[in-house]
Amino acid sequence: MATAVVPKVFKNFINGEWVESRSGRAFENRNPANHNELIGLFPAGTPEDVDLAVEAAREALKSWRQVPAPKRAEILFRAAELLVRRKEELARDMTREMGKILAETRGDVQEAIDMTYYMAGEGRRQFGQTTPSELPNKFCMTVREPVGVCGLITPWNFPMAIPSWKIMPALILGNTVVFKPATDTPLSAYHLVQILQEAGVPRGVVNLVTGSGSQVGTPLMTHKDVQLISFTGSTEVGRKVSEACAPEFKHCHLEMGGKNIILVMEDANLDLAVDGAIWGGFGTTGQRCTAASRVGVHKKVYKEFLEKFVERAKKLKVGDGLDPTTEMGPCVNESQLRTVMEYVEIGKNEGARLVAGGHRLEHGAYAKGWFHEPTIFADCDPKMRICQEEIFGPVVSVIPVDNFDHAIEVANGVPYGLSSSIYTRDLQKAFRAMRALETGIVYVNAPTIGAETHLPFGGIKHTGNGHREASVAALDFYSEWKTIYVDYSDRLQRAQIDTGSFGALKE
Ligand code: UN1
Repeated sequence: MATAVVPKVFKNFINGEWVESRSGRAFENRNPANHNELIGLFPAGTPEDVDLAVEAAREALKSWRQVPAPKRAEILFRAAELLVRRKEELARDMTREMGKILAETRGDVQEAIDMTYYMAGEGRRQFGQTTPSELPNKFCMTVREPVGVCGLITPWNFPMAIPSWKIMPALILGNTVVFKPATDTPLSAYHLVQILQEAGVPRGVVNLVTGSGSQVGTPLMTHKDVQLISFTGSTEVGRKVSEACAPEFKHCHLEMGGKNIILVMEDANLDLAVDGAIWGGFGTTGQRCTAASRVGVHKKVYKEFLEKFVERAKKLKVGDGLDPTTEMGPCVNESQLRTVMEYVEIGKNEGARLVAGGHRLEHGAYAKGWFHEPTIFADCDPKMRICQEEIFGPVVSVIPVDNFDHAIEVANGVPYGLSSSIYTRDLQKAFRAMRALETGIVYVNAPTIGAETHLPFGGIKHTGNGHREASVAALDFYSEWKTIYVDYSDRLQRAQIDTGSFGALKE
């Protein structure tokens, strides 16, 4: 068992200083694998802390936006190097505060490293367009401008990767940041901000305020001096964020729920599909917005797939993510575990057949953590709540499908549209699925998780609101295009009027 760790008192980061919250209060951060272990005390932020952070970010914007982008990039390159150097320690702390296994927290830090290097590279690639004008002696071009102060609200399931998806593009484009991390993972947020400070980010450019949604999140998203909000979390909260941003027309990016599916066709490599369903469904304890919480299986291979899938799920080793032999960690907190348990009851009451797991693990080594068995429901009707609603836990619903068209109909028959996958060896089916699946991300012969940082990330329907994170796509959200016309003719030239049309020239 982990030994007791002396609790550490952490601070907010405002205007280049580590400061206490105006509330003078703190909240606890505990290890979900062993809730006796207090990881630290973090400031319970208030609207006043948010005001101070926004004011610092507003002030810092004046000079930060003038720093040449390749110079801003140098700071990001340094931050990436520090992340590389400290990867192991950062991964261990992340496992302690949110539970996922070390291999995955290393992956989370790696995703932040990749994103930081990628966006640092964008410091020398902020290309616009140049084009001839329709008028003589006139020149046209476009340049990217920062949007302003960015409020970044992030979830606990990717405590370093997701903040990096937002902070790095914001910074390389000359914006300043107020960062509000999830209350379950403030330690990883602290590490990331501390690394940015060490890398040389000037005072006020990045500010960290920890605390609740009502005390920190809402004041941030309604603040008159914040121009942009990026939020990753539930669809329910996302709708509120969208409404809060509407009156002042803030740039608003939402990355919300998912109910992703793996489709297994009759010609699939079944062992490969089982590998994918295990990793997609139970990786991160099912707590990814990209998690494969549904599997649609062709009736011809249904029985065989289900047997193999259940056998593998039952063998998964659940435990403390710091133990290298653990394959699945705990749920992040008690309330998430309760949600999982509620959905197991819902599934049973709806008549789905429970074929693996279904119980909380609470004895022996599990007694002090929020553990749940990997759980599979079979013979599900696609309209059941367990097939429609995001559970965010280790529960997978298996749905029999009659044929390809039925599989696509089931896949698309949910309110969400983040990620989907098809296992098939038939090229025609694969390409038809790529076109027909209504999701922002489609995988062929791979599970629904595992997006890479240089490609756009995001979803459609109730998953997103039309923006994408990561890749060059992120640059469009964190910048405004400015279109510039330079007239060096030394006379008044009137667009559309002095040019006329081809027909007019002939007259
Ligand atoms: C999330 O689940 O919120 O594609 C993000 C993936 C990861 C990111 C997931 N790279 O699964």
